[in-house]
Amino acid sequence: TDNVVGTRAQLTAEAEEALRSAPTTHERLLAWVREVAELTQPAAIHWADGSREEWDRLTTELVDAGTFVRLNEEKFPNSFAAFSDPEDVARVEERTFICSETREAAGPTNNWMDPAEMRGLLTEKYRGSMRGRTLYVIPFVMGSLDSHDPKFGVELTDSAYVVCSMRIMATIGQPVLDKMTATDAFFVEALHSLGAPLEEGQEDVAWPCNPDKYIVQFPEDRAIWSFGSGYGGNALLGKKCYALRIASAIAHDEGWLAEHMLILKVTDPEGKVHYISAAFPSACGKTNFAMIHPTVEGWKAEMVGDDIAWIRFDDAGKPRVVNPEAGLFGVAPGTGWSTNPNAMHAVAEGNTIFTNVALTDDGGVWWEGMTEETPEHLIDWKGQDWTPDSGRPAAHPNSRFCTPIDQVDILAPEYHDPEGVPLSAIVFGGRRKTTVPLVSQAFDWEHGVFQGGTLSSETTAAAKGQVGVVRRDPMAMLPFIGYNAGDYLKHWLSISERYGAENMPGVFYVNWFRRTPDGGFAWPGFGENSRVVKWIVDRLEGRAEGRETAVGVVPSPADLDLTGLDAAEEDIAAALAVDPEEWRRELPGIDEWFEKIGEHLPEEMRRQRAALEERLGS
Ligand code: SAT
Ligand code: MN
Repeated sequence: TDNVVGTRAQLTAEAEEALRSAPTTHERLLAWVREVAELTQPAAIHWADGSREEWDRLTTELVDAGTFVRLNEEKFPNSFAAFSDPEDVARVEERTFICSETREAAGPTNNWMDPAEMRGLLTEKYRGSMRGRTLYVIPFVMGSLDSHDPKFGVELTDSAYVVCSMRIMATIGQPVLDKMTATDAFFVEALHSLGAPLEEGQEDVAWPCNPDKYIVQFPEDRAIWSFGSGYGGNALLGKKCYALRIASAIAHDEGWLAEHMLILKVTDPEGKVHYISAAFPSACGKTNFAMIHPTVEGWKAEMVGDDIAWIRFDDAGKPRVVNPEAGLFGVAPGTGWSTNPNAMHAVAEGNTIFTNVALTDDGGVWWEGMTEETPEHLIDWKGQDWTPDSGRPAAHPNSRFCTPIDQVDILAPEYHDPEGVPLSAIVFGGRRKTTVPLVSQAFDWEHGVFQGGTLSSETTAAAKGQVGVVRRDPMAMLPFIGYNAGDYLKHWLSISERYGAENMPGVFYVNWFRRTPDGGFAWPGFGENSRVVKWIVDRLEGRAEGRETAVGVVPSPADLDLTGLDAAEEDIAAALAVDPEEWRRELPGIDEWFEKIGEHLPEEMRRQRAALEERLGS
């Protein structure tokens, strides 16, 4: 396709040789790798096999390049700390585009540009962008390679940090490529370049990137083009770009749901198991909730996933959910030995990449909230000396640990089931200081879609921009819906028509973050959230009470198991309160949101909004 590449440039002898001796005969893949190499002009091409030898070689190279610091082998075996460019620390939503054929298909919540125009613009940016670097070919699969319908992708990147991180976050390498080749499988093209070519004799920097960033999805082509950033969801393209944005478009066409949800396995004292998935915006405690340590007697929790859930429906119309990822990319600050010991154990096992945390003097890592005591001295995420009175955080608020999921002690064995686990309930949650009660149960599926579709949350450090502003974040998917947000809500509503209302999971809405008048948290959170989980499961089992309020069924304090809870009665009451006055003040925000969605907003959402207003009275 000469119109994309323009003038063809010669490959280096090394790159030619890597193509000649490629470990695959997949024609489309070979043609695409050649096309990208001719455009980006890498010095070499490397086919990632996913082996431990490859990891050892790349991590050593990254240490030599100054990108990685090898951590104390005794404390954190086979683990590394990376420090990004201070301008490349989070997802860049204003630089993220859904380039569907029409602007309307991308909808009012996504940035859009004509796909041909975008391809033209980015082709010029990619031209020569890998000069002096290696082009890595990473075959990967989201979900199990043994699934009946494995979802393949291939990421082409000039970042070894990305290769190492993708090895943790997904199943990558030769076994994936072999299956793709044998079945001549379709794969999602995921092109990534740091946009930092190295000219002859030019010295490299520890974190190459480009200030001009583009995170682009082409939903109809199922393709991803990312340019300029080396961090997280901008660069590990299997994660948000594929498993949410592209997968949501695939799911829309195929009749399932690709969602920003953790998956929790809960076992009640009688041994009955429920699987619950929960949607929260980035950096609202999904990883901590996924690894909850229940404080309520006799209840057990295990983790299936911490960020992404693919919900499909079996022949009987019953929902089954898989976690398509193989690792955790968790927010470090606030994750500690007292708040999330399961995560701490997982990272302490090693094989972990930390990014933008602080370094301790004995070759370990630290971040705010990791330990009760603050170290006397650290090297902060910007490489500066740090002491407790430095007056700035030691770790970046969006610093992360990237760790293999099978190092989580409480990983449910069913995580490995290629077809997933049955889904009992969906929980939506946001970060709200006011208004939204600790938990409510939706009256039915449609009301649940309304709750999720009008979900609101204060913004966090997971994306660039102002922190603490309330915004509507439908199903916690605002930055991740790969098409029109109105059509997305329509799709959610259609699921019940398609598979039967009786098959729909229960829907609940939680808020761990409500404040009391004196500004403190009304609810203690963390392990105590298991009391809410217990109420949810008991509701599903028909053995818990609740009162019908305007916003759903809400427990009274007496309906919650509060045995042994160290919290003031008035705080619990404040956490559970439904104040019609406060909720009436929500309505203009909902109206504004509906106006923003515009023409594609399903009529049912307006009906739900009217019904809410009526229940609120005046
Ligand atoms: O950077 S990521 O998009 O992978 C993490 C997040 O924002 O949830
Ligand atoms: Mn996330």
